[in-house]
Amino acid sequence: MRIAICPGSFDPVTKGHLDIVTRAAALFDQVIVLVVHNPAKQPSFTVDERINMIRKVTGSLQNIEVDTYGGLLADYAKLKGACAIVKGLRAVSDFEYEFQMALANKKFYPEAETVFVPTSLENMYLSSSIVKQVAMFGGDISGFVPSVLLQEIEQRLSPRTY
Ligand code: COD
Repeated sequence: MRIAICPGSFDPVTKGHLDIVTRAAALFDQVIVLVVHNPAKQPSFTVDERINMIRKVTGSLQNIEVDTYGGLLADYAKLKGACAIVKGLRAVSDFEYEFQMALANKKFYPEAETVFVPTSLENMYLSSSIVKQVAMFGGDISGFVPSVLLQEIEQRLSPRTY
């Protein structure tokens, strides 16, 4: 069985994430969407909330599993015997960071290849940070997040007074 991992912060889940996960599910036998910690980011949603969001939007995909891990991504990949780590690429700016990550992960677990999936044109500018910023200033995020998550995300990121 060819297992791939789609790791990320998913804070919150966006249409960009869902696109990459859906496309990964078409390429591999099993895809584990993994909520992992990015030390450079301060999350707004708990790990459980993020797991539930991913479950809600991937419910129709048979070969998706959702999990979380507190350690190195490469260690988790090894634990599961994964053959691939799937990452989305939006722009050249993503590439440098992701390329570094890919080499480091390969060093720790050479059996897995990092597979880069180019963003879909309509999601090119989309990130969790953009969603958070737009929502916090009262903007419309309905085009950015799966509709089933809209209310939950809007409620949590309601406009604040600065
Ligand atoms: N279009 C396409 N792809 C997208 C889009 C979009 N609009 N938005 C996001 N993506 C992709 C990202 O490129 C990424 O591949 C994935 O979706 C998840 O994105 P984020 O922003 O939710 O997640 P990140 O970038 O914060 O995830 C970083 C990790 C948490 C994976 C990383 O920090 C990690 O591996 N942490 C665990 C510790 C570890 O092993 N570190 C590596 C040491 S070498």
